[in-house]
Amino acid sequence: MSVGQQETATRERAAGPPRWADGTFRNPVIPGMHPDPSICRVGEEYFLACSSFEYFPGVPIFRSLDLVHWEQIGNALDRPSQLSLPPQMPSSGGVYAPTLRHHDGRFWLIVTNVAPDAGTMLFTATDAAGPWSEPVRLPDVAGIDPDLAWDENGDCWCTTAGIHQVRVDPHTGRMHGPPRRTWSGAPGAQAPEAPHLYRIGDLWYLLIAEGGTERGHAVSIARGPAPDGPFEPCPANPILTHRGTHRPIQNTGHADLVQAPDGSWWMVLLGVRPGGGTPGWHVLGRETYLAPVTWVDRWPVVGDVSPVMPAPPWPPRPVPAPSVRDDFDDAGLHPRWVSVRSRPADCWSKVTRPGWLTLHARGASLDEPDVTFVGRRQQHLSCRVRALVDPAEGVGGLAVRLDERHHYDIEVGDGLVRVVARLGSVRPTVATRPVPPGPVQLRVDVLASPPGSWSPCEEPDVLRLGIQHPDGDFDPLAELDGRYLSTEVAGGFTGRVIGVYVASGTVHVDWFDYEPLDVAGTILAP
Ligand code: 6LW
Repeated sequence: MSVGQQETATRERAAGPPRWADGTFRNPVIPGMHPDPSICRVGEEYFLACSSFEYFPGVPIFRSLDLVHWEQIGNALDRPSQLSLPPQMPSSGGVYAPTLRHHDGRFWLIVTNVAPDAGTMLFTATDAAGPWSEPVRLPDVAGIDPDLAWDENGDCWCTTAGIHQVRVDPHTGRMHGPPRRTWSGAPGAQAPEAPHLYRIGDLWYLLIAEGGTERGHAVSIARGPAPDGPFEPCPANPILTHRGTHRPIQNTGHADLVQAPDGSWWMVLLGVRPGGGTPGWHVLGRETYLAPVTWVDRWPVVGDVSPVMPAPPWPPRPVPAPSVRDDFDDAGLHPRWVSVRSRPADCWSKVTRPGWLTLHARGASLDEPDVTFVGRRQQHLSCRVRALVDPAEGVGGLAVRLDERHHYDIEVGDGLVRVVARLGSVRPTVATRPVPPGPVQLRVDVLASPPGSWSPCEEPDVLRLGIQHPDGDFDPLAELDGRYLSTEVAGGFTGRVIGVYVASGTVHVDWFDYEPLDVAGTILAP
């Protein structure tokens, strides 16, 4: 088979059959760092938004026709005038917990940007793919996780973590009166947050998360006669939690509800997949899961949240399979590509060397808040990433990033390939290898520890960083323990992002491949 035929075969394999040919679907429905999902439906289409923290562009927007297959159609905040993330803003700062709604013929998106001089901001769009408006600021609305709901009088209620509530003018951002504390979940439970308020029938429901976004995470609900209560807690609270269980999906919480056209109800929520020994390390960040909801005594009952789920009672409506290769031949960048804090127009180009992505250095490494980095979320527990990097005018390479203090890099320049591991306050160069001038294929294999091989200190995965030779041989320079690029080690709210960067001068990247693998290292459908 020629290289071209091999690539076509790989793409065909990647497309795969509709995912519930066997009557099941796989959770998470949006893998990788896609936390705090908020969902709404317009006719037959569902739309979903997630948090994006220090990454730019911010707030990925997805579309689905069946709740299971999701396609990223854009990022709501894709201009500096909408999203400013200054270098002094720490990682895991930035954009938290959107609420996405459709009301009065428009999409409404409200978020908190926790960067200095930012705060609560509201955006609107007629098309969820964009363009989204300039921000309307709500300077007096304090607290993260803002929700928007409209009552039958057209009044707009903004509910935030705490749980606090105030009526607002969504066009000007002004509050009507002071915020008041409303139902705040189980007495003594930490972090009542992630509120969403819904009118369902003649009752108002207040859905919240509590227990914190770690292993104690839970979803609870209350109901009342009016948007501001008084609220009566559900006797079965929490209506969802995996705390204290051996379930493979943990930290379940931060949920939102949606009704399908057939009248059935569904919940989207965040969860994580810890791997390795104890205490368990999750490396992909918090991901988006789907669960069915039924109603008993007018209270929602959440179905099982498992990796393999019974399919919804409608046919699958798959979306185009993401391509394995981004060959940087078209103008612009696919919305899945993100940069750290900003992506100034003068730090990247697709026209300097047509068919290549050209990156110009700012910060001198991934330790710097303003590094020139273009990456995508790691979405599979095991995967293989390769990039063809030409260092003719600088030094740069391929990196797996958790934050500034936790990343593994393989870079090429000055006749050397080197592997650098940034682990908190230490930064060893783990391996070096001379290479002849010219483009080099850099490769990272992420291999999850096989299920069933558990021992108390086992790592969640290993990362092999090396050179892919043109004859097809992989030359691994280093094998590193993945736990150091996990949320349990690094802290914060994010997960891994894998991409290309430049540390000095200018580098060019011809293509970037991302291939999901199974535990045996075989290429899978994405
Ligand atoms: C978010 C909070 C949470 O604001 O984590 O899981 C915070 N829930 O509701 C950041 O994603």
